[in-house]
Amino acid sequence: MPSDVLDPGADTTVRSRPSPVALVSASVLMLAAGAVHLAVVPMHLDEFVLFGVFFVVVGVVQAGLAVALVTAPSRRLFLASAMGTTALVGLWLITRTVGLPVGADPGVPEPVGVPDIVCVALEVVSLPVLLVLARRPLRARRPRPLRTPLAAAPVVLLATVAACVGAGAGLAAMPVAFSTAAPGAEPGGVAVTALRGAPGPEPVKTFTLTAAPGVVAGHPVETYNGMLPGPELRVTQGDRVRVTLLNRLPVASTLHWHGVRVPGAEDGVAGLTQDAVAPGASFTYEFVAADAGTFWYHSHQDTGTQIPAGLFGALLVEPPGGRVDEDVEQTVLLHNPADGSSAVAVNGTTARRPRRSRRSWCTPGRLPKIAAEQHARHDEQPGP
Ligand SMILES: [Cu+2]
Repeated sequence: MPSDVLDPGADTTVRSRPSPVALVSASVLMLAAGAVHLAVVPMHLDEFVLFGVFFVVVGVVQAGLAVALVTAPSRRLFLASAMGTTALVGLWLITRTVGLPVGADPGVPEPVGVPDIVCVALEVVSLPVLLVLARRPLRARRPRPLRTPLAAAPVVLLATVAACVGAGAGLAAMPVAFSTAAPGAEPGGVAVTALRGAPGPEPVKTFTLTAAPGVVAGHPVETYNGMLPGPELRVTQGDRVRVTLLNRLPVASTLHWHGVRVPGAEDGVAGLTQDAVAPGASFTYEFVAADAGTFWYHSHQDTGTQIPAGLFGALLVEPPGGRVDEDVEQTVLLHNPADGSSAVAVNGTTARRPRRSRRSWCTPGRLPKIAAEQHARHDEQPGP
């Protein structure tokens, strides 16, 4: 009989065995973490196939360990589970701080999301339980068919709730939001997607914005028409603005007109006013520019990723009669680039540029100072 086998099975009533409450707790925590890992498999298969395969393996191994912990407990198993769990937590820390050297974005830290926070929390909580199981001397115990389930119930309940939250967030369609807009209206109501503007005689200004991946200063970015920020859209108050978004990104996207009064269905909020525009698809937005001013447009799909990655630009609505004469007029877009640095990019670059005039080129009326990351933070839809 190997020395680390704890249950010799010689006595059916009083056995030397680890705490059943600790065993059940470690097992359900492991099972819950495995469930969350399996829930994020489809998302990771889309992103990078090897990551998806890795999560399948991790989820299956954790589920197997959860079963083995209660059916064949041994010190060796407790220690192996604790070491594996520590390695997973360490790997997660690396992916969220310096990034992995492989994957869709090598060397870029991944965003922190609900599924991974839940999963790591489950693993961190399971560690001391596994270590206590590995260290605590065995005691003779009688089976207690009522007391054990009652004592383990809080952990089982907590782990179940955590697994539902983590796996639910991982499986939720919102990060890709292809079909989360309401398919129809309440009886007697009007669907948001039907709230498009009426045709009219206004002069039409037409633009096409092609969203596509790009590289700026060695960093992977996302661009409109190959530019970061996207092209400046300049129209006159009262114009009918027609903008077609062509999505050449590997992920879904939309266009949102920040601060601009538009019909509901033109607002570009994925999952609320429209389905996100799938890769390879297009969507044409149309609205009458009712107010003069300096606005900006940006993706409103996975904003926490897509705005810092570069999907934004300026929309200038000039009053009828033209602009005021100025020596130099320049639209300046400031943003925190998604390269992990604390730099502030001016019109997409952190390189210094010469002043073009003795007078400031940042005229007050043309300074949409954009803290894009801050904006994104308030409505971001985190993913793992
Ligand atoms: Cu906005």
